[in-house]
Amino acid sequence: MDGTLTPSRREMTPGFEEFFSQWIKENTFFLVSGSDLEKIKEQVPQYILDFSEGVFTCGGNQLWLNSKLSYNHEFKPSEDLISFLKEKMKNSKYPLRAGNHIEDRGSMLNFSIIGRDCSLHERLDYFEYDVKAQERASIANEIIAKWDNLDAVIGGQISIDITPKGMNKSQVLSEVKKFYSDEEYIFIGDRTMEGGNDYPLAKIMHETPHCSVYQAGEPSAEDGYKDTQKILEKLSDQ
Ligand code: M1P
Repeated sequence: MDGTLTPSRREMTPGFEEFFSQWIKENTFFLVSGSDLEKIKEQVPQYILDFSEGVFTCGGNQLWLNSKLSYNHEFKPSEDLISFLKEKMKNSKYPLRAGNHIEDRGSMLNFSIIGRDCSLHERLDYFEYDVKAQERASIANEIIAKWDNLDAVIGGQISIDITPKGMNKSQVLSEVKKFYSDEEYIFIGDRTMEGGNDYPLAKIMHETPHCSVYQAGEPSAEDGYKDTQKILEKLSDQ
């Protein structure tokens, strides 16, 4: 947790943790997330992170090996991008502003209208609103149209990830191949479809031999882990 009494994001469920804590002992894996390490730690127990070969954060722009930063692709957002986002915050019809709206992660800018300091309940309310209003998709499209050197994607429930163009999860495959050059590679994500933040990696894997991609549930679904478990169980049976 980040020091608050109300967690703003869900932790791994005990049932999935029980399954996954066994799976990690028999398989080689990396974790890939749009989030930074601090947020991943709120959701994934440290011993699971320690079991992984490495943790790619900020959409593949950072790699953590044994809890040490191995690389960081720096991104310095421009003043006009920040002004644009502030303007969006001012004009959004969504009524709540919880605080921490523009988060500079060094290699990615994360933007949220409701703000990262919202409670879990407020987060789910905004997610429900956004599914209907498509507010984040519209802001992301505006950013891509306005800046041809930037990418903007939806990774989770309340925010948008902004990076330099092409600096997305597709970087992960070549990085993993530096450690394991001749293997079968499997990727499971919840946004592998076009427009999703997993799509760049899914696409490059679809085009590469010995790679498979699996979509786990609906994007950011609360029970997406159940699909992940089913996929991993099926793969173990093969
Ligand atoms: O890992 C997926 C996403 O998780 C968070 O998204 P949200 O807070 O919107 O649910 C963010 O850390 C985001 O950067 C990340 O892509």
